[in-house]
Amino acid sequence: MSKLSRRKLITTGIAATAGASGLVVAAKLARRYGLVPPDSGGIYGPGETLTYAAQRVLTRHSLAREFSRSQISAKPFANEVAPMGDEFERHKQSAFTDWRLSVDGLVARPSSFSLAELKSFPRRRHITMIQCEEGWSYIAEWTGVPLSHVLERVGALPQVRYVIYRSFQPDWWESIDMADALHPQTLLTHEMNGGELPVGFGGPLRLRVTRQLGYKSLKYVTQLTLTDNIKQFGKGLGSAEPEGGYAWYAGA
Ligand SMILES: Nc1nc2c(c(=O)[nH]1)N[C@H]1C(S)=C(S)[C@@H](COP(=O)(O)O)O[C@H]1N2
Ligand SMILES: [Mo]
Repeated sequence: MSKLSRRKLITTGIAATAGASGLVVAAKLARRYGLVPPDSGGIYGPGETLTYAAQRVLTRHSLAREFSRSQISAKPFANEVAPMGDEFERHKQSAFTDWRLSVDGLVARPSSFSLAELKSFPRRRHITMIQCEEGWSYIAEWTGVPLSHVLERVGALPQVRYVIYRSFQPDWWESIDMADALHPQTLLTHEMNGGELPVGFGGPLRLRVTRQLGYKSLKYVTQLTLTDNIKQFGKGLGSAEPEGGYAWYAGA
């Protein structure tokens, strides 16, 4: 079967089963194509599976909307974060010269990068909107190294299915699938609106994931782990958010 007709078949299949008899059949189809999100259990599970599978089949390569410079929000809203503690203060005082991003898991070359190294890598920028699940949003310009570049540099192995990313704040961790990890707008961001990325907005390093809600854009990123088995991390739901009742896949 050609790639296109196969895709059409999956799309129509998932869409057609979404109705009446729906969710169970859709879930079966999603399983066959490996489109089951880590938090597919529980009451909302079948719905999560349907959302994720349909999004992945229909919009795998789509870009989040980009805005013009004149649309950048004059007063972007930095969400409150828990106090960062002494160790972070020391990092801040030394202008984050000792900040490292470590990369481990299914990689040919486990690595650790300083901010200066990350800044020396190719950069991309985009002006996009970030939206919180609580209802507010803002538009800003984000500059950073594409995550795909870092994954290539460390030699991501072909069986990798998820990239787990961790924050300096131990309670905050997230993961994305390869469609988002390799997506051209997914940046390890170190600049915002043309200046250093402020601490309030996740500086020195934030992973911007443009096609999902704000909580997937983790602040203070310190570690990437590449895996083919997301179930072995935390409670097996893919990130901290579903442990608190939010969706792992948070398409915006
Ligand atoms: N490490 C860390 N990352 C985080 C958060 C946080 O508290 N700590 N909040 C998340 C949530 S819920 C949202 S909506 C966005 C808020 O981004 P902003 O502060 O730039 O508005 O950051 C996300 N990333
Ligand atoms: Mo949020």
